[in-house]
Amino acid sequence: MGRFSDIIYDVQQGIARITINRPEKYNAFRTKTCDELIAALNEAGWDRSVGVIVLTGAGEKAFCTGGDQSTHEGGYGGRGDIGLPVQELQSLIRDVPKPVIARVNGYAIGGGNVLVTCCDLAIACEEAVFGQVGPRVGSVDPGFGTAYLARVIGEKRAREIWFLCRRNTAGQALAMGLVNAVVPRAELDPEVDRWCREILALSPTAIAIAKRSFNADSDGIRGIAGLGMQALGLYYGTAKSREGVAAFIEKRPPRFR
Ligand code: 2NE
Repeated sequence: MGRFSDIIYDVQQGIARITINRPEKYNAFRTKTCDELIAALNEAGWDRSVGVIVLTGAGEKAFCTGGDQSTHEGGYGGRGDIGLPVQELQSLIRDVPKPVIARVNGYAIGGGNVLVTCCDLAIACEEAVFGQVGPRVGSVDPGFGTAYLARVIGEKRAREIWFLCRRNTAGQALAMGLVNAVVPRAELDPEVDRWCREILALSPTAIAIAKRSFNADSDGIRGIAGLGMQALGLYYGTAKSREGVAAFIEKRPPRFR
């Protein structure tokens, strides 16, 4: 048995690849998944042989669909305000001093969409689907999922994503600026490798300083996330939030009113 069960961690030629390996759950994350992602990011972030980190999901269906709803019972049961150290994970993507590229191979929904938002760069295949589901399933990701999303794609678009919970195509995500490039699925790995090689040819120190300077401007959002997750923990204890989770599990529309 390796060190990790929910992810695959691999380093080759300066590229650390972190793959959420729960394809049977559409790469949804549970507490263990978040903890393993945090461990791998910490390792890659401070490994001097690594110049760039690629985050992706196993298989062709999903990049990541956020919190694993089958582990959600008024909270996710682990550590942190909501029983899932998702805030720590999002912060760490920003804190590692090297670019993190989201390789979006399918659904990037809910907390998976937030991971794409937090990554420095994102490259998607044409079949990728983006969107939020929080208000449909009794959740919200207040902080990097909302305020930082607005920084990335603009206030109106960000509010549309959260208030309507539509699914967006890869082409729409590209037009919004949520991803940097969209390619045919067969081109996804070669394209990601090209971007990685270009990054690896540049000064790691200059890139680290650039990344930290981009982050400094939006780091106040970390405080919003802390406040928001505290509120989310309280919301998860309510009947309305539980109704959203139950509706998803039972494959029916939620009854919030
Ligand atoms: C991903 C999506 C849009 C796919 O829809 P569709 O219609 O193509 O497939 P279906 O039937 O909904 O899903 C396929 C299978 O994947 C499982 C489903 O339960 C289903 O399983 P089976 O019935 O085949 O056994 N599945 C998909 N996502 C899952 C998940 N997150 N947890 C557990 N099982 C999952 C559609 O499935 C969808 O909308 N998924 C909802 C995802 C969701 O609710 N995510 C959590 C949002 S809240 C969150 O991520 C979060 C946060 O943002 C901040 C803090 C903490 C948590």
